[in-house]
Amino acid sequence: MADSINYQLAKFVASYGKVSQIPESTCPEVSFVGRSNVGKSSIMNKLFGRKNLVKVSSTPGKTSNINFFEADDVHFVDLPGYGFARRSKAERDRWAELIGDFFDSDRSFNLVVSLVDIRHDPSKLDHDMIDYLQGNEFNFIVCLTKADKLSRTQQARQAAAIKKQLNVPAENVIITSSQTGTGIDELKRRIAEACL
Ligand SMILES: Nc1nc2c(ncn2[C@@H]2O[C@H](COP(=O)(O)OP(=O)(O)OP(=O)(O)O)[C@@H](O)[C@H]2O)c(=O)[nH]1
Ligand SMILES: [Mg+2]
Repeated sequence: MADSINYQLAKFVASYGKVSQIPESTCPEVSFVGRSNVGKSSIMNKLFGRKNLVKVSSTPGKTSNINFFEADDVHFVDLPGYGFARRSKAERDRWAELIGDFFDSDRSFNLVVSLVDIRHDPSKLDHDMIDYLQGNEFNFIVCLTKADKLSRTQQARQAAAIKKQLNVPAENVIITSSQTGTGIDELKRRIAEACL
């Protein structure tokens, strides 16, 4: 680990269905949260420069465990998504317990990357998640995803509206696209800043 993280060394570590199964933190950790289908797995693959190290699926709600990846002595945590409409109450309860336990646990929360689709106003669950991170003083940034689906003008307009709605500092919001790579260098810079 020097002044930047070598993402080419990324590998899968393990998958956990319960927070109590996760070993203690042994290195800096970056976790990814957001609505189901928002692009968590895709942005991680983009960081790693890999097509499908983190499973991406066209069926939302696929990631139901907490999945750990590692690159250059930094852990990257893919958390299950929220807000998938066709989920049962039992599945929603399981999500809430898993995420609640995870952020309640005593870990190295160097950076939380909270993803929000740039095309839509943040949902109630996005607000709840970001209010929670803000209220509990987590070091977090918001990545607005799928920017390639909007024009530059629309991106700027949506970014301004979302920043205002979420009430987060402007410098904590990054416009990203896993398709074109927009914002990925900036995200890497923030990760390095938080972890090295
Ligand atoms: N155009 C575009 N599509 C994207 C982008 N990021 C993700 N997608 C697509 O959005 C869908 C969901 O992406 P995932 O990365 O699997 O989303 P996720 O947040 O991991 O979803 P869950 O694991 O179900 O919570 C896939 O079809 C991706 O190809 C992006 O930047 N641009
Ligand atoms: Mg996923």
